Amino acid sequence: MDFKSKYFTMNEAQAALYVETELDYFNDDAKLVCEEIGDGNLNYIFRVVDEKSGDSLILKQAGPVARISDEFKVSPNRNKIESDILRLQYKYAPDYVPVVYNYDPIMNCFAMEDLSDYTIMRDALLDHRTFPLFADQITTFMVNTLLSTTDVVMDHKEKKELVKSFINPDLCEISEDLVYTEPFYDCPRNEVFEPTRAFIEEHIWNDDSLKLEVAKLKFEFMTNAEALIHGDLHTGSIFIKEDTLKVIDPEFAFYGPIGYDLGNVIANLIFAYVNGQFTIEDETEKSNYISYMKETIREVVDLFINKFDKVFDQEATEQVAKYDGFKAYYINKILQDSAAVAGLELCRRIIGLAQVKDITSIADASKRTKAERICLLAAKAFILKREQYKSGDVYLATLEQYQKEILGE
Ligand code: SR1
Ligand code: MG
Repeated sequence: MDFKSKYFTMNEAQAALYVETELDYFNDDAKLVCEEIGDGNLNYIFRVVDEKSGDSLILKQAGPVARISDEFKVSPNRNKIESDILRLQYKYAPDYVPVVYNYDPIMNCFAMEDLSDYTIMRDALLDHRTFPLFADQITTFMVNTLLSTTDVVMDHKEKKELVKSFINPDLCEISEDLVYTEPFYDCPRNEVFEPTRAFIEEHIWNDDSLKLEVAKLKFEFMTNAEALIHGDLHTGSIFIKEDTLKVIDPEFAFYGPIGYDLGNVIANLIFAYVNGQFTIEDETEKSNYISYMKETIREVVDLFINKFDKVFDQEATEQVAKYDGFKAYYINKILQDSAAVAGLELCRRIIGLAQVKDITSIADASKRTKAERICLLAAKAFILKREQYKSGDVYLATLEQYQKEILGE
């Protein structure tokens, strides 16, 4: 089989053969078995195991269209960006990024460390498992990968080279459409839960002041080349286990606003929180899980601010960034963007095409409607009053306010 001249999408047998003939990873006498394990929206993920030694790796191949819908024509060489950014993020946060072994520009695939002893964080949270170290680990990942690639820290010419290398038009277009545009009108591609439709019409689609703010935020996303961001940092992009985590799937990476990453983490923790509120029956289990989620939301925001502040002082190289007041201005802007993006992510995962199991798995329609309403009202506050969200407690106060309002407590 010729893997060297022409791209084609591989099946399991071909992926095993590819690993055997093209990669120098397993022993010569290896007996390879392969399973396609991908359940994401875009790519094919093959787990290849040597039955003799137990060694394994992951081979990730990009297809010519997205798995979620063939309406998205996404250039298969997008995983050059993904393997490049994984290598760069590994440099800045080695504990929290998988090792990449190779990248193949013909077959549009790359091999990386197998993380089968980890669980996708969204699935673990749907089982209401808790990870007390998460907030500390994810904030270290974000601060180290983001601040290091800004003009505050990085040499400006080096940064501009990275801006060029990480121009990512196809994947950015997906976010521009699915996050910033379609959820804010009655787009045919949306996946509205019918019992929530009238509420969405009233509170989202008919709110011109909200739509104007979303328009401003879309231009912020398209034009603010602040740092090399992950670009899709939800709980489905995090592999986790008790003592550590690995951030995966940075194929949406590009030079964009730092708040896009922090805002995505906050919103997806809020989804896990509302899932706990509306699905856990046992009162003690519920109370423990809800306390854990609240503490985690609070810590993610507060630790991010503290660590960003400290690393800024240690690492800033740009002369004018050291002027009195600049750091506070810079962090405040990031926090505003983060709140707004948290709001956008909450809206788009409820209204738009790409939904989250935290919400769709709430089987009771009345409970799901309530969960969606709480998220949408909080989302509006995060977007419209984004300058107020400067600590974890302010996020929690908003959540509690709308929870009371919707539950009539
Ligand atoms: C067409 S891709 C849909 C969504 O899946 C990815 O994980 C991103 O979140 C994207 O918006
Ligand atoms: Mg993904």
